[in-house]
This record gives sequence, C-alpha cells and structure tokens, in this order.
Amino acid sequence: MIKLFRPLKVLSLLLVLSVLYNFQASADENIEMLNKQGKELMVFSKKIVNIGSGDTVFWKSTDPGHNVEFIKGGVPAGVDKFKSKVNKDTQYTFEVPGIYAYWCTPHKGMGMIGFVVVGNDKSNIEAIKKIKFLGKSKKVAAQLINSL
Ligand SMILES: [Cu+2]
Repeated sequence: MIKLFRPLKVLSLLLVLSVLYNFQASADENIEMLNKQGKELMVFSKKIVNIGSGDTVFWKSTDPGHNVEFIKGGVPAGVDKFKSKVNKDTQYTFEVPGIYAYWCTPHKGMGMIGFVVVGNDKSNIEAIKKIKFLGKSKKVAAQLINSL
C-alpha cells in the first residue's frame, strides 16, 4: 500500500507545482524594467509587443527606479490613464484595440519608452506620431514608430 501511495504523492505534488507555475506565468507578455540591457541604459526589455484583445502584459521591476505610465494622447480613445508605482511590478489587461505608447516617468527623456499593439490595430498611428517625446526618447520613438 505504501509503495503505491508514494508515486501518487509525487504525482500530486508535481500537479500542484505545475498549476502554481502556470499561475505565475499567466501574463501573455512579460517585460522587464532594466537599468541596462546591452549598451542601452534605462530600458524596457521589449520595446514593442503585439498582443490580442484581452491579453495581459506584466512588467517586472527587475531593477529599481522604474514604472509604467501611458502617455497622454498615446492610447486609443476611451482608455483611462494608467500609471504604476515606481519600484513595483505591474500589469495591465488591454481590452481596447490600438497602439498604446508608454514611458517610465523618471526616465521619459532617456529613451525608456515602449509600445503595445493590441489586435494588430494601428488606426491611431497619426496620434502616436504627434506625441511630444523628450530628449533621447525622440530618436528612440521615431525608430520604434517606424517599425510598428
Ligand atoms: Cu525608468
């Protein structure tokens, strides 16, 4: 009886672990907030992600001092403001299709910007092009917008 029971115990433990793992990895895209990636300083690990409506993006506060803030005029019509706390992991579920432009508030002039394209909808691209980016982000934004 004991010999039969043990494999079951191991099996159920594995089952529990796999459920926990799936729970943690439930976001559709995971992005890290970093002080350095290759030669770049202050950067989101992925600058453009393409997702479906209803998908969730998770931003991990891997390095301290960063956050996520939607840029005014840089999101589809009807989408509310979003600004996460500095030093905290955050996530957002994107329901409305379109392009979302965001930056890290402390480093918005240092190129720490990113874009999320939801449902392959680029109908608000002209509004995105009108965003006034600051400092180093101007150049970074121009390149990224071209590759959306
Ligand atoms: Cu930052």
